[in-house]
Parts: sequence; structure tokens; C-alpha cells
Amino acid sequence: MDFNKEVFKEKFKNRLDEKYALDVKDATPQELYLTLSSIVRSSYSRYWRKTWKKYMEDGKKQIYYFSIEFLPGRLLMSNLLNMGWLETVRDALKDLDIDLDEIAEVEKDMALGNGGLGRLASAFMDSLASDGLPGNGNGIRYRYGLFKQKFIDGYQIELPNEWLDSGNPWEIRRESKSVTVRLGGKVYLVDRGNYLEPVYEDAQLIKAVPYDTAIVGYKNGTVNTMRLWDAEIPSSEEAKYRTIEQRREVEDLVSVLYPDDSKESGRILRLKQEYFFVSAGIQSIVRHFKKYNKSMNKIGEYIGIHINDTHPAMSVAELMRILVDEEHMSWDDAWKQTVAVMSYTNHTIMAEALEKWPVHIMQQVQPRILQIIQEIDRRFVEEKQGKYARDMIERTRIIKDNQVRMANLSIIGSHSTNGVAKLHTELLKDDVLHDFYVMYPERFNNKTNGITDRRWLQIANPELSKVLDKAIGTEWRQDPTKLQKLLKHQNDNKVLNQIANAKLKNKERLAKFIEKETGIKVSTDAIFDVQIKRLHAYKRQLLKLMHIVKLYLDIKQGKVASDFQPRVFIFGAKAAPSYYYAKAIIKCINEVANMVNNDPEIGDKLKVVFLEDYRVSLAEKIIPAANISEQISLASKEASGTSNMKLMLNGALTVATLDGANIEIKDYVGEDNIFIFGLTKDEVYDYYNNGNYHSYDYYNNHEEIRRVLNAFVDGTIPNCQAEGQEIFDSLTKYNDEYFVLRDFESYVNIQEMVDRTYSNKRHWNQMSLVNIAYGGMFSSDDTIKRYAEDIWNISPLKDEKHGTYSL
Ligand code: GFP
Repeated sequence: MDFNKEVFKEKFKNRLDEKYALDVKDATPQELYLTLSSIVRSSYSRYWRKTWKKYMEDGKKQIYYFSIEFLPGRLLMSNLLNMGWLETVRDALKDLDIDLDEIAEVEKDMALGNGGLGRLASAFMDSLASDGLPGNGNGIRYRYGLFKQKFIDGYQIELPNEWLDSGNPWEIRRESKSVTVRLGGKVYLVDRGNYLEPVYEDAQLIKAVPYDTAIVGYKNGTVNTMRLWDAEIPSSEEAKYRTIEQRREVEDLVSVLYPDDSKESGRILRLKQEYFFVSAGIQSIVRHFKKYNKSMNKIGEYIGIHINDTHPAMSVAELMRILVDEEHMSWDDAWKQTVAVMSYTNHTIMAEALEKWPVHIMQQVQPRILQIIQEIDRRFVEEKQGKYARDMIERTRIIKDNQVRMANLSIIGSHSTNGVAKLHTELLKDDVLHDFYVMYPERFNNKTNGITDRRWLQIANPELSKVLDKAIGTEWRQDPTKLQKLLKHQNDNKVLNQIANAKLKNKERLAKFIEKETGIKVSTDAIFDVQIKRLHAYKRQLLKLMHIVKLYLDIKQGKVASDFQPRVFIFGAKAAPSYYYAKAIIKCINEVANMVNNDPEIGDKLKVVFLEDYRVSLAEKIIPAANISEQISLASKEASGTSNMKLMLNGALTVATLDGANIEIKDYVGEDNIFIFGLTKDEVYDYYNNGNYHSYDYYNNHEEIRRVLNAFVDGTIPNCQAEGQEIFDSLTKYNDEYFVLRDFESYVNIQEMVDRTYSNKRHWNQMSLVNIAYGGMFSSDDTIKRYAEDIWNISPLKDEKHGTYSL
């Protein structure tokens, strides 16, 4: 049935009646939300079925994006938008006295990720479908996802995120597609003449049950699948699980994302999770591929598996296991196919994230996988001998010093390795993965990250979207690069004022939210200065905090510059539960906030707001209201960043180091429309090479730095003696790993420039306009097209129908 407002209203009332036997006026927001999502789901279902069938009929290559994290956020609004329904539904519900935004708030974020990595995976899911590409997700359906963050006395407390408690209307449990995953035990190889058969003893069998979520493409009728796995006890094994502890072990497998790895039991659990979703995913893919009736020797032509960061690296060994052990392919043939199937993205050069697993843990988790990795390693060394120097082979081989190096496995076992921004890919080629680049230059490529304008502009910022429609038409909604049309309005006062007005409305909305959540009243005249991302020392939330303390002390000491502008500093960040240094920074930010916000002498000049439980739906509220985007990592450390892209798209101006994608942002908007400061990557590397950074000298020789740092330990900032000392020591005694003190002066200077610039509102609005105009250059739709062409070799499905999905 064609979709229109009147028909929808009838359908809505009927569905509410069917589901709950209620009239609109008697229903709760939760009931209204579930009614609406049920209509949405029953309407996209047929497109989902058709898409899936068409992929089968066409017999084209499909790709599977394997990721330990997915961070889709809420799905109601994005499904409505992508189906072409959003505005009509908003209107129809208004007729029924229902506020769509209000009922959308009922939905709990699908928070199965931590930061940029998981959000990128979800942006890619949306873009694959919106580009009409055959691409699906594969991950874990965590019962509690990442923790829910609370602040108590300024400390981060981690609570379970019970996102599934009121049900998840978007998922379908597919019992019939379950597979069995084998963990632990022992394995022997028995010679069967033409192949070796692995015989397993005492292995634990887990039933992996998939839950599928539809990923609806933007007005194109393509609906792909994100498949997340749950773990259960197989009925055949029930008798073996006699105690609650034994049963809990199975539940734990899919309980939380990133279990605490400070103990060995936690580390083992992490590796089990990795194998669990990899094995379940690959088994189901191979089973699906068999329906094509094609030889296994061609699987590389039909299937692509993308290893998102190293967590799914065991995919290489698991596919080899299935091809060799179960399909009885020769090792060489299986290897050829595996390399053709696999591709890998590296997301960071931080050593801590380049996973290494002790051989004994791998043995314990899946002994056959270890054997296969050992054999891959042995053959690699054999093949490279004589061609490369011995130490180079030692550096690149997979197993070294009894550790399995997952990045090495991913690169050796795949045909493509990419970085996520130009600088990052250069660093991979020239430094971190240089040996591999020498061995396999053709495997390396760059794919700068992207974001989806649908969520971050169309849904999150309807105010600005309307202004854009009026100024440049609606073409940008299909093709965000068309936002560049805005450039011709750089001197158009009307458009500049409309952009400024939209920002003001968004600031008002956020100010209300802040007051409701925290009780803090903020003035919308102030610059809204935003830093939202995982809490990590290299991202340097501490540099921001030092700047705040400096401003506070200046005001207290009557040293305010004439062009000083009031600011509201907004933070959103979670620290990993066992990352104590990051938690100390959180505590200090909260204490500085208390100090600043409650000082009558400071008043509206400064406010510090640390919003709890940073997540996608919170980002959607903050980003449209931002004036300043803080992207201040130490140059070379942030692989790309994506909040930098979202914030510019919403008209915030970026304060940035020349790191990650900040460099590409600068290249688009030009140096005049961004605030660049700090060391460059080459300067950072010079310090590394010469070992001549002495942070204590900065403390000792710079009065300003001393004044600010002393405030952390002399009681000026109350209630964080221990944490303040820890921070103080890290910056002075332990040589300030991320050059916070080295960049401080330059940072303060650029912030003064921000103030001067903000005092000229027209100029500020012009800069903002330029940033919006180029924000569309970072569309994940385009990033995904490049993955599709250069890495995966997949092409869009020819779709018959465009536009609004039918009811
Ligand atoms: C990581 C990197 C970021 C990068 C994303 C996505 O994100 O620079 O933009 O992956 O590639 F650090 P976080 O998990 O740190 O947010």
C-alpha cells in the first residue's frame, strides 16, 4: 500500500489497538514507540526478503563486515528517515497529539561499542545499504554491551547497561540458523589417507544463535542484515552443565564488551568471544555459500570477509580450518581462497591495541586454531627465507616469543590492509608496518573514514537541515558533496544569519537538556566548546582541562583579556574500567567543574559540563549545538577521528593538531577556517628519535605551566588530591608521554585566537558555513564506495524502485 499520512494514521491506531487494546490517549510513550516500530518493521520486511532473495538470484559477491563492536545508537528515526517516512510520520502523529521526538526518546541505544571503531562499523552498515551494496555485519549480541557510566562524587562508576530489558523490536531471533562453536579441549590429527582428520576431545560445544537486525538503505529499497550472535547451551549438552557457575560461563561469553583484561580469566574470555563470533559467522557464511552450488575453490569470488581491527583476526585460521578440515581442500588451495576472501583495516598505531595473545591462552581457547596459525607461520617463514633478511622475517612472522601477533596474522592472511586517514596510512607504510609494506606493497591502501550525514545532519539537526534546503535545495540529502553549493552564500547575510539562528536554537535545546540532567544553567551567549570521545591520554582531555584551569585562575586573579569570550566546556567520555589514569582525569574534570560552576566570581564566564554516559543518542544532542570541536590528540596518535567530521558538518569550528583526518579537514576548508596548533608528526618523531623531550623543564621554566599544574596538587582544585598528584607526576616525573606540556602554550594561544575570532560574529558564521559546506566530503557513502571498488570488488544491486517505502 502506498504510504501517506491518512493511511498511516489509520494503521497506527489499528496497530495500537491490536497490540495493546488501547486508544492513543491512553497509551504510554513506550507503547506508542513499540507500536510505531512494529509498523516500521512490518513494512520494511518485504524489502528485506526481496533484497536477500535478489542477492541469491544474482549470485553476486557479498561482503561480511566482522566487528567486535557495533554502535548503531537508536534505530527508529534512522529507519523512518531511510524509508522516506520521517516528516509524514511526524505530521501524522502530531495530528494524533503525539510528539515523535518524545516517543523516540524511549528507545534505548544499541550500545554494543565503545567509540569510533564501533560507530564507524555502524556508519558503514548504513552506507552499504544506502549505496545498494551487498554487505552485512557480523558481531556479538552483548547482553549488557558497554557499561553505563554514572558519576558518584566525581568518580566514574560502571553499571550494567540493560538495553534489552524492555525488549528490542528490531531484532529477529533465527533459531533455525544456529551453528555450533567448539571451544577448548584437545585435538589430535588422524591420518585418513588423503587428509588429516582432527579428532576433538573434551571440547565445549556452544550453540550460537543469530539475531538479525535489518539495515534499511536510504530510499532505495535495499535492506541488508546485521547479524549478532548469542550463546546458549545446546540441548544435547544440557547434562554436562550441572552447576550455576557452569551455565554462567556460557552466559558470560556474550555478557559484556571488552571484559576486564587485568586478570588472565578476563583475557581468556576476550579471546573466547573473538573466536565465538568469528567461528559462528564463518560457519554460517560457508553454509550460505554452499547454496550457490559453486566450487569451494571459488569462494573468494563470491565472499568477502572484512576484519575490522584485529579482534576478528582468527577469521583467517577459522576459514582455513573449515576449508581444510571440513571441505578437505589442499592447504595451498585453501590458502589462496582465504587470502582472496579476507581484508583488514587497521584503526590505530597504539601498541596496546595491536593485540598479542600468549600461545598457551590460544591453545586453551581453541587448540586447532593454534595449530593452523602455527602452520601458517611456519609456511610464511619458509617462503620468505632467502628473500628477506632474517631479522625482518622475525619481525613479521606471526608467532614470536610465544605470542600470536594478530595484526601480522591479519596482514599475511588477507589481500588488503588499509589505514583510516592519509597520515595514518603513511605511518603504517613508513613506520609501524613498514616491513610488511616492503613485502606486500600492493596490499596497502588508504580509506579515510566517513560519517553518515543522515544521522548527524538530517536527523540530529533538523534546524540546520531546513536552512540548507532553503539555501541550496535538497540535493545534498542524496549526495552530501552537494553541500559545497553553500560556498556561494559566503557573503549572503540572510543565509549566514539563518545558520547562526539554527545554531542558537540547538544551543537552547542543549542548554535545557544540560539543566535537566545536571542542574547546571548555561548561557547560550557563551561559546559551546565540545570534546566528545573515549577518554584516553593520547586524546588529551587533560590539555583541555589545563586550559580551563588556566582561564579560571586568570579570572580569579583579574587577568582577563579584553576579548575574552565566555565558554561552556562540554565533555562526554567513558574510561575503560581498568584504565586508572583515565579515571583520574575524569575525577579531576568533575572536581574542576564543581569548583568553577559554583564560584560566583566566575558566574557565566565559564561553565564546565561533563555529561554522563556518552553514547550515540547523546552525541546527537551535543553536536548540533557545538561552536568549537576539540580535536587535540598528539600528532601521529589519532588514526583518523570521526567526531571531527560530525562536528564540522554541524558548523562547529575545529581546534586541531595536525593529526588523523584533521589534516584532510584543513586541506578542504583551508587554514583560515580551522584553528591549528601544536607539534607536527615530524616534530614528535624528532623528539622520539633524539630522546630530547624533558617535560620537567617545561614545568620548571614556564611560569604559566607551573601555576596551572600546581593547582592540581596544592589544594586549589578541591577533593582530588590523589588524582591530581597522579596527573602532576605523569606530566613532570614521568616525562609526559603525550607532550601535553610541550603543546600547552601553543594551545592557549590558539584559544585566544578563537576568542578574537568569535567576537566578530559575521566572520565566525562565514567560517562555520565553509565547514558545513565541506562536511559532506566525509560521507561514509563515498568511503564505502571506495572500499567496494578497491578492496571488495562488489557492485550495487540494480534496484527497481526508488523513494518512499510502501506501507
Ligand atoms: C579508533 C581510532 C580513531 C578512528 C576510529 C575509526 O577510534 O582515530 O577514527 O577508530 O577508524 F582511534 P576510537 O575507538 O579511539 O574512538
